[in-house]
Amino acid sequence: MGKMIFLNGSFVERADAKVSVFDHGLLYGDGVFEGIRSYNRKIFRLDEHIERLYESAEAIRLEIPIGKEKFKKDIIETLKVNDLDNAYIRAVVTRGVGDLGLDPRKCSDPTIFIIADSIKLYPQEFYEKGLPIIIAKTRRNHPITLDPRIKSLNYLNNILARIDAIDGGTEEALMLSLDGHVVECTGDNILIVTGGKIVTPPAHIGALEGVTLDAVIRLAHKRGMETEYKEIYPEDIYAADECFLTGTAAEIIPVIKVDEKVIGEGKPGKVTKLLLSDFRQLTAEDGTAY
Ligand code: PXG
Repeated sequence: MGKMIFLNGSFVERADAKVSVFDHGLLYGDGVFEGIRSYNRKIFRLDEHIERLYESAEAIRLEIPIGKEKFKKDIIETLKVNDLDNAYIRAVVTRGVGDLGLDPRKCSDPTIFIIADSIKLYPQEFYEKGLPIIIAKTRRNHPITLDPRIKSLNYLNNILARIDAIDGGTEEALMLSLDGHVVECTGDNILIVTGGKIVTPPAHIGALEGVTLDAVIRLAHKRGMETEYKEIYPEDIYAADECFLTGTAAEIIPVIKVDEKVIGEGKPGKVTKLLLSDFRQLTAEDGTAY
């Protein structure tokens, strides 16, 4: 499963899928990526992921040497070659091979690779009982330093927060902005249900513009629910009726505890469960077939 890797225009065996130690993606985290998922031979929100990949690349002034349509074709081909029905797809573009200096002009050819592998699902228990999370010591990068809307290969900030989660005995950690607002988790957006409304922090405070988040907000609108992008504090989560996370790998995961504070009734809420069921139906029906 997932044996052949797309690397710079051709398919190579997993064991041969290697990049140079001079690749600036490795030396400096100079590159961008996307995590995409396919369900039953349909790729969920492929166009949106490709748009975000090219926007991330543009934000770091990395010119992807192939067009969006070709990139989509290469992703589809990777799934077909590996004969995967349900897959996690990782698309990566780095600045390419350069010298030991930072200067991106020394890198002539971006490195492109696509990995399609069987998806490692979160334990079923998280969906049934909900997930306890902690507030990370590590704060989110401020948008004027490294804009977190760029899905770059610099994930150390999130990895440090993830280590905070592991130290705290949980699987996810909530990251706050420098001024203490709730932003998002290390690999998932966060939403609360409060006063009958769904509220999530706006991207400009340092959250990734999640593809899953956008799909879930659309599903909420279809259900006639009100949604709002609004700055919130941890206290707003403690007082919320429900809290949940969204992400490509997670889909929708209920949050039942933040540090020692129990959220709502301490079990997955009605709105969360309804949206998860709508989301699963959407992923089963919608997508780019291959
Ligand atoms: N916030 C951050 C910081 C992310 O990295 C999301 C939100 C959710 O966005 P999407 O578009 O997927 O709904 C992400 C993406 C992993 C893993 O292995 C997860 C992500 C990225 C890289 C790895 O869990 N999530």
